[in-house]
Formats: sequence, C-alpha cells, structure tokens
Amino acid sequence: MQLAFCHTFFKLLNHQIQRLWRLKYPLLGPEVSTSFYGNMADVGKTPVARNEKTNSEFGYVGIDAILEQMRRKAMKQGFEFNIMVVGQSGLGKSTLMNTLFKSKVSRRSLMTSEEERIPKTIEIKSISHDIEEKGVRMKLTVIDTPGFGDQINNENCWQPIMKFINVQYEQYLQEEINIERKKRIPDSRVHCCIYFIPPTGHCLRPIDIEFMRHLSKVVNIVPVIAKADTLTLEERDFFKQKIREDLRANEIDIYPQKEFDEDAEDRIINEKIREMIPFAVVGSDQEYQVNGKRLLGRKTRWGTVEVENTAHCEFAYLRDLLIRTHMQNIKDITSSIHYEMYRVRRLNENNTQPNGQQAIHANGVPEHEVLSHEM
Ligand SMILES: Nc1nc2c(ncn2[C@@H]2O[C@H](COP(=O)(O)OP(=O)(O)O)[C@@H](O)[C@H]2O)c(=O)[nH]1
Ligand SMILES: [Mg+2]
Repeated sequence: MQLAFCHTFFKLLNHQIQRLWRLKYPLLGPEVSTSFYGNMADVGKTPVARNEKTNSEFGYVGIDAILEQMRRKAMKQGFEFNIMVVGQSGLGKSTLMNTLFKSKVSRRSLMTSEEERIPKTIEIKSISHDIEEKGVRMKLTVIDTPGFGDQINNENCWQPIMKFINVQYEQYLQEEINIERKKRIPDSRVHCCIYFIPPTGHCLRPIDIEFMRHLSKVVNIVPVIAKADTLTLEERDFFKQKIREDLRANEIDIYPQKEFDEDAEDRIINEKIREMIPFAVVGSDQEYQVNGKRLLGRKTRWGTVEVENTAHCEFAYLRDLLIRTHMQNIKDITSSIHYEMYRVRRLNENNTQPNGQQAIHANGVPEHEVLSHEM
C-alpha cells in the first residue's frame, strides 16, 4: 500500500517536472528527461518492467542546451559587419548597399557639378547603422571609396584602400596587445570588399586586375558586374566567363577562396558559387507594384527589372552569399586568415628590430607596413 502511494507520488512529481522543463526550454522538445525522478518512480519494479523510452532517456545530459545559451548570448551582444564598396562613380555602389539592406544605408551621389561630384583623391567614408530584424541586432558599417578610378591617371589608386584596411588591422592589434584589454575589442576590420566591374562586356581592365591582385591578399573580395540590366543574356554570360578566365590568368583569389574550404560539404557549396562569380547585379531602392506584389525594381518603358528575381539578375545570389549563408564565414576568414597574416608579420617585425623601434606613420602604422602587406 505504502509502496503504491510512493509510486503514484513520484510519477506525478516526474510529470510536473517534465512539464516545467518543457516550458523553460521549449526548443529542447519532448526528449528532455528528468531521469533521476524517472528512476525513483521505478522503485519496487524489476528492471525488466521498465519501458524502452525510459531507457533511452536515461543517458541524456543536456549538452545540446549550449546552443540555446550561445544563441541568447549572441542576441544580447549583437553582430558587427563591415562592408566596403569600390568602383568608379556612378556604377551603383550606394544603390546596391541600399538594396541589400532595404534601407537608406548609403548616401546616393548627388548629381551636382562634375567637379564637385568627383573628388580629386580617393576619400574613404565609413557610415555605421544599427539594423534590427527579428530581435537580432547588427551594427553594419558601409565603407565607401568615392573617387576610386575617377582620375585621369589611375595608377596605384589601390594604395589608399590597402592603407585603410591595414590601419584597421593595426588598430585591432593595438587593442589586442594592450595590457588592459577591452572586454570586447571594437571591430573595424573590413570583412568584405565588393568590387564593381563596369558592364563593358569585354574583359577586365588593367585597373580592375591591379586592384584585385593587390587587395585579394588582405581582404575578402567579391567582384560584381554593375548595372547588369545594360547587358543582354549572351553578353552577360560571355563577360562572366571572360572575367573568370582573367582572374585565373592573373592568379587572383577572390572570395570564397578554394584553399579555405573547410570540408567536402563546404567545397561542394563553394564550388557552385565560384562557377557563378562574378554576380551580375542590378540595384534599386524604388518599390513597384508588379502582379499585385510590391517589389524592388527598375521600371523601364518595356517592363520592370525585378531586382530579387533570379530570372532577371543575380542580386539574390549576392545577397544570400553576403548575408544569409556566408556572413559568419566571411568574418572568420577576415579574422583567422587576413588579420592573422598581418598580426604575425607585425609581431615578427617587432622582434627583429634591434632596439624594438620602428618608423611610425602619422596614422599609427609603421611606415614600411602601410603599403606592403602583400604576400
Ligand atoms: N541601369 C541601372 N542603373 C543603376 C543601377 N544601380 C544604380 N543605378 C543608377 O546609377 C546612378 C548612380 O548610382 P549610385 O548608387 O549613386 O552610384 P555610385 O556613385 O557608384 O554610388 C543612379 O542614377 C542610380 O539610379 C543598376 O543596377 N542599373
Ligand atoms: Mg555612391
């Protein structure tokens, strides 16, 4: 009698605890077991009498709950993503950034007088925005480089951009080696550089090759064909093919780099992306009504180019790569490959200096380092 009461009591207790546990961790599903009470409820029964389910729950520890803990921590901290756009004026850089993040994240160039519009030298401008979607916060920084390729002589116009990228690495390094380190180092390193190729339909120009050849060694480069609505389908396919050949011939390693594929699954996914790159994109921040739906597009006399429709252009592939599938990987490669290379070189240099002194540039970067972080 007493044994029967005990049995019923523990069974009820077990049921209540399971219910509370599921309320607290709904993601964990029904498999969560409170095996201690489960065992107690079996008091007085022979082991043979236990059912299969109780047996399978017995070994559950709860290690998978770490995922939920990580998710919450990441939600609390938020994310940082720094994206740079490079290409001549008028190729649609600002428009594409607005298209990607569906808001006015980048200022469109105002069509003022030619002289005012084109800066005499390359300016580098960063604008940060706090974006929130479904409770996930992201600090997005768009780094614009107006003036790139706009001069009569564009020789070495990649240099100020290389310098800017190195300055960000240097700032991060200085924070890292400080005795009193911040709990979280602000990350201004450029995670990704979108390089805009003008839609000429021919081949890469010397300036494109020179820029990507130098910069692909220090940053993740994602080339795109700008204003792809100006090319026919045949022209687009031919141009893409030609660009891939030019990149190969000049040994330019763009993102996602073959040598950094982590496993076979990665390789299969990235191989498909590599076969499609450069994405032929169209940008727009104007919405139009098409078949009863509101879409981002470019309205012309003969129809509307739907920016997110893959039958019209490859913008959606670029968006998926940058935001939906590879954002974390882009940040990881920046940190574990590009920044790491910079860090190792800088620390080695420090060690080889007889008196530990170096020529320091006005912006805090050693003079010879400003332009020479190329392997
Ligand atoms: N045809 C076409 N025009 C575009 C595209 N993207 C932007 N534009 C237009 O090109 C002009 C320059 O765009 P903007 O984004 O300011 O170029 P940026 O100087 O590279 O930043 C604007 O009139 C845009 O509306 C595109 O994909 N196709
Ligand atoms: Mg612009």
